[in-house]
Amino acid sequence: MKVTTSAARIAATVGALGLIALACATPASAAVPTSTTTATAGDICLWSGRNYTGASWCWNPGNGYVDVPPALHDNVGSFRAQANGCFINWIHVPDRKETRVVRSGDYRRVYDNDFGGKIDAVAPSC
Ligand SMILES: [Ca+2]
Repeated sequence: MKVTTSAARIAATVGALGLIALACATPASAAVPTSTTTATAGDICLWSGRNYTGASWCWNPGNGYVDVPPALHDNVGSFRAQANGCFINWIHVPDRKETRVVRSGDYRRVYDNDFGGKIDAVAPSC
């Protein structure tokens, strides 16, 4: 009898935690950088660390041209794209830039040894 009561209590607790987790997950905005950010359809997400770790930030084509946040400036260790876009490295604003076309479906687990070490901004097209 006591076991049943404990089991029921645990089940109720787990259910409540599940609801809390769901409630917390639902309003999470792509605009808020977190280390648990996951790329959702239509976004390009950048991480400071390799293998999608560290500081992260997601960009959406609807945002237009955006300078990447300071934590990711010249410091993108990995990325996942579920939208088309363009990575930009400014050589001289506003007339000289280096760009990389990004296609939906592109990803790099290690990007800091490549253009990730130079990224200044993301835009809908190059
Ligand atoms: Ca740069």
